[in-house]
Amino acid sequence: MRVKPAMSRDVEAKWQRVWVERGTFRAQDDGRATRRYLLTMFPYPSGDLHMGHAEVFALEDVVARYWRLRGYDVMNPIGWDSFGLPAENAAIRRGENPAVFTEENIADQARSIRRYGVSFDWSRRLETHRPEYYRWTQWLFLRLRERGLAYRAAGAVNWCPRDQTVLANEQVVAGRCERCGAQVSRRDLTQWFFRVTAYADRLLDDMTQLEGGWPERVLTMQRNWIGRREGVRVRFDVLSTGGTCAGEVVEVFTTRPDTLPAATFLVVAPESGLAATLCAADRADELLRYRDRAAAAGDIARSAVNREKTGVFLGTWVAHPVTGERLPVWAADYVLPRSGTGAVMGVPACDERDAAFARAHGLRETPPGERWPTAAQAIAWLEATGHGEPATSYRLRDWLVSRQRYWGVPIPIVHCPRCGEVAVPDDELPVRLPDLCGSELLPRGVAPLAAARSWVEVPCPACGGPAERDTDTMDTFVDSSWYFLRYCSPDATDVPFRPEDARRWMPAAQYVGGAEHAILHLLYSRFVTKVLHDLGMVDVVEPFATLLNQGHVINGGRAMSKSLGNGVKLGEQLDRYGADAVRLAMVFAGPPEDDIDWADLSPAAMQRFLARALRLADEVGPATSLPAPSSPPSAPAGGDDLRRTVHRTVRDIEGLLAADRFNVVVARVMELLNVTRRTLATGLGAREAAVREAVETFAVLLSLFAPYTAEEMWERLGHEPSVSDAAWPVVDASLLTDETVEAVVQVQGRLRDRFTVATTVTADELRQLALERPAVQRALAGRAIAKTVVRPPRLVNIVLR
Ligand code: ANZ
Ligand code: ZN
Repeated sequence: MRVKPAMSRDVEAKWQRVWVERGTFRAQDDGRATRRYLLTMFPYPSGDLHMGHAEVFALEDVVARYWRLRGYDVMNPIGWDSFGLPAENAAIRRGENPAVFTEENIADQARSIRRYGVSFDWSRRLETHRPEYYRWTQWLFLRLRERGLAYRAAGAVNWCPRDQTVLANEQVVAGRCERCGAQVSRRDLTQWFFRVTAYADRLLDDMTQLEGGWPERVLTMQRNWIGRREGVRVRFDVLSTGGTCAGEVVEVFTTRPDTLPAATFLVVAPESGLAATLCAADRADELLRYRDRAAAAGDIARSAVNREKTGVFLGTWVAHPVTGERLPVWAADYVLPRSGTGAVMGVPACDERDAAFARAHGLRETPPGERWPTAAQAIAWLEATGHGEPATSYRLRDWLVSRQRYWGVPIPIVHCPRCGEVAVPDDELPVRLPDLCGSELLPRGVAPLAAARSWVEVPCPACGGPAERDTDTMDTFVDSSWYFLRYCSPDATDVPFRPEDARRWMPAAQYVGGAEHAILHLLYSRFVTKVLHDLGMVDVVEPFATLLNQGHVINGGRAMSKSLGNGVKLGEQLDRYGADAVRLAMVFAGPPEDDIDWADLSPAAMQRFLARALRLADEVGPATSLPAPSSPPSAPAGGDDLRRTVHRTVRDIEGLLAADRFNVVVARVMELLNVTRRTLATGLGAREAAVREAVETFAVLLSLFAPYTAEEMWERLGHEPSVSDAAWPVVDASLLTDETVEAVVQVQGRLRDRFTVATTVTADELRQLALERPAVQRALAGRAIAKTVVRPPRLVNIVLR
């Protein structure tokens, strides 16, 4: 049987109206010094909202509503990441333009979000597929290009030989075209790139600003992705067939120069230009065949230690710079073309993969030379003899941004037979997408935009002669790399955002979103922020001061999916339980980083709790001028105890919110309801001041996660709307004396210990106590401390070097 939602749709609608009419959640931007920019990753409109969105929004709203109640000017914007492939595929099926599908979904999602009661500032809403937004994405592209940070070069793409088209990575399923099932190959086509590698050092070094604020795991992933390695380049002279030097050299990158004397062969990446140059004529065919096979495998598979070590001998030899020995040169797929120099020295005595390769191909394993004792000695020798020098290598590659797809931002470039590549002038932006529909979006050997001839053919902006537009569109990660800045000035028509607005709001104090964006989206946003900083548009170099990655919402132990039939639709849950019960169940489910199993939650229990809360407000009722009836003498002390509980609860919750322990906050609010009930049961009157204080405080606290019930309570307690405009309760310190609280210690963002301390503990005492804890000592493992953040009496946050 269905439980009737405690909060009917009508009541929800009533409060939504009140919030809109009062402009409750609009950022005031009134010059108040206390302001806070809170941000959720913006949704992609592929359908109605799912439970993952519901989780992010519920969690972030706790923080947004809290700071608002504390008197901060809060900016909590919402928008849509609305270009992308699913809309294009739907449009092909439905015979329409992708805007139709996109806008239908946005409308559905917007309805659900409003119903969910999230405190978004709708006046800043943006959608990346709108010309008034993408005009500035094109502007950004042109600024990058002016600085040499956007360029065209050959790049490997996924190519479907049957459909004659480039495929996005998402369209390649197990090596085959998602559409027709043909085996996908790699092709080199001219593509646009953003030169993120020029910012590699800054992307790494600025991470010190994020320590303590971002999960350590995400920082590690970013570091590994950039993959800076200090090493050396070593040059080997190529021997001509007669054994004398041919004047050519092979340069390898190594992090172990000390092992140079033990090198017994060289390996180059099969698809590198070097392989083709070094290859003897009678082996060229074999190399070509091998290269095609190698290029089809991904970098990760190719790097695996246990992968079968295949390769082709190129028929070429080099001289060992130390021993003068002749070393054979091979091409093999375990060497990656875009890493280091695309060539390595094989040292089977020291490196597992080299050893496996040597065994597989009968190459010499035991070296004639001994290793050098230290790398420093090796470097000194290389520099003295001119055979090499120190070098830095990065794993990071430039960002391939062009897509041969329709539903994205057109690249604002015109190709002229006389002038070459010409930028579309700023005052002619946006370059609008032509209105293509249905089968016009199907690739026909060329990108869909290339087939739209009347759109492609334009006069050259420089010479006026006949020219053609670039027919690629941008990766949607470009759209999302700067949207958080647009939120600062959503109405600006002459600039992407006003620097003075960005100065006021940036960086976002907290960014909440999924861990699946731990690398690319965050890296690109950081990159673009740094470029805009260099352009003088923003002061900060890091866009997001703190980051919270929520866990996944699963169902019955498995990820929700259509094929398992275990998907849960937010709309249905809202119909069934009401927004407050769903939100409360989400926040109460556990620590935000943990996965939530929807099957384990009980929104029905949350409904019962909310109904009890409402009843309590009814019992207390509106304040009247009549004196409160006095309590029976049997329970004189009840009021004081209740007051102590209320103030202690508020005080504890402040600390818990600072540590993102939202689930515990819910538990404390529930406990407050129980204590109030018990106190009433002892005979304290519902009209007593202490009871009123408890219930009013309860309503304010509850508004963080169950806003509709909180608003209703507030009204029934006799207040004007809205509880969102109530002030955060002020803690009366005199009620906290003799008190202890639980302090928590985090090391590298992970909870390591908790212990009881006096509320009066000082920062120094608390730091000392934390450092003496055995669990903390273990977590430190003797490593040096970079920074200790102490917030007495509750939090010690230790960041290691
Ligand atoms: C000789 C050597 C001896 C190496 C030894 C390692 C251990 P990471 O930190 O993993 O990048 N390397 C260089 N360029 C490469 C490429 N394009 N594809 C595949 N491997 C490449 O280590 C860098 C090491 O990876 C380099 O140091 C090189 O092998 C290899 F006992 O050189 B080493
Ligand atoms: Zn021209």
